[in-house]
Amino acid sequence: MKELKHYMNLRRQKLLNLVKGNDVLLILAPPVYIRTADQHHDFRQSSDFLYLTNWEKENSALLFHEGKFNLFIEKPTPMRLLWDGHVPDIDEAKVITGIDNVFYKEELPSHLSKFKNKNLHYDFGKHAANDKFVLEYAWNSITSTQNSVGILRMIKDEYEISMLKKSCEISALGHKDAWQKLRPGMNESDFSLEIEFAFRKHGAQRNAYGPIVAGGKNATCLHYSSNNQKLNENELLLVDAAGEYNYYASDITRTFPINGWKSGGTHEQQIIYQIVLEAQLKSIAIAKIGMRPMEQHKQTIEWLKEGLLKNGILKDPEHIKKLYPHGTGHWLGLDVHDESPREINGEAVEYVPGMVFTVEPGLYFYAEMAEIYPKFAGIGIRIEDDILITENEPVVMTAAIGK
Ligand SMILES: [Mn+2]
Repeated sequence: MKELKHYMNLRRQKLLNLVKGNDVLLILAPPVYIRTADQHHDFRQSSDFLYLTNWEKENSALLFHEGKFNLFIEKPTPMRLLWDGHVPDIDEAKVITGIDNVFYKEELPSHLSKFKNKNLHYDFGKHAANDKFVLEYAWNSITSTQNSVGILRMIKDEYEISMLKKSCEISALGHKDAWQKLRPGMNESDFSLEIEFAFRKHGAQRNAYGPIVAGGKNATCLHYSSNNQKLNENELLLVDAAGEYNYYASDITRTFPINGWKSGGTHEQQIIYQIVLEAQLKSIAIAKIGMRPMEQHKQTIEWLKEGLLKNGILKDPEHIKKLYPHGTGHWLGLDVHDESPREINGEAVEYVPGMVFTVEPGLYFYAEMAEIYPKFAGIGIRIEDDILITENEPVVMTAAIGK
């Protein structure tokens, strides 16, 4: 593997074919959000920005026009240096990013006001303050960066694959450590602390997303985030959590009985677990060159349905839509839900080597379904791994945590 700069250069070259002619691409760092008084929420650079520059700093912008990249950064003032420490200047920014045209951010408006009726590629709708700034200029149209940077980010280069493998590995090891510490009577928050500590210990810099630590029926809430209830014997624990490594995400879900499969796990929990596991294994096995994510999803729904029918559980085939109310997977990369398209020019994207995504079927017997299936009331099971498409078999990058 070569240095990151080598790959960033290639990415920037490839962008020439996706941001054509007179079009303009503008990537703004997210605003720094105030939490209270002089305290701020944690800043994380936009992934598109990182992908093209490796520039981590706030108050910055990347402008691409007619084959030229221009980077705009914050001026290091004595005040800033006093309170926040080192802020790289223009010369340092050139070295970090490999971009020769670097300016201080005060100069960005004069660059933008030169453009009249151009097509702009910009990630609209994320940050109101940035949108407002962008709309002060006269654009002909605004297109999502999903159709340019997003298309590039869909196929990972050698550097990204090595980062993603590492991210998946440390998250899987973190799961392994934390699950060994699980005891009935613990609180969801105790487990959350254990697993977050384990991710960091193995090398993650932060969480890839807010952890879901859901005991018992909390697991039937798809994005449960309270993580503050007691973990009871004879219930299941669903944990959807992973760390971020050098800005690369991973995404893992495991569901196990709180007192382990050997001693715990009711008959009903075991049946549903096996159905989800079988569907997940089959779904991973068909993730090969040429497969379309939507086709994979449809087949996964069928396998879950078949499993429920085979065990005499499903009372109405239509119920599968409610028992499995989410997609089978999503792109994974710098973001946990990487914003690459699923369709390009109306054509569904097919898997090719270098694509990375999750496979995460589940079954959830929440209140409405629990009334129809009382024996399974409160069971929520999801199993999620991260997959790399290769020339041969799909690679499960999160295999270090069993299932
Ligand atoms: Mn996921």
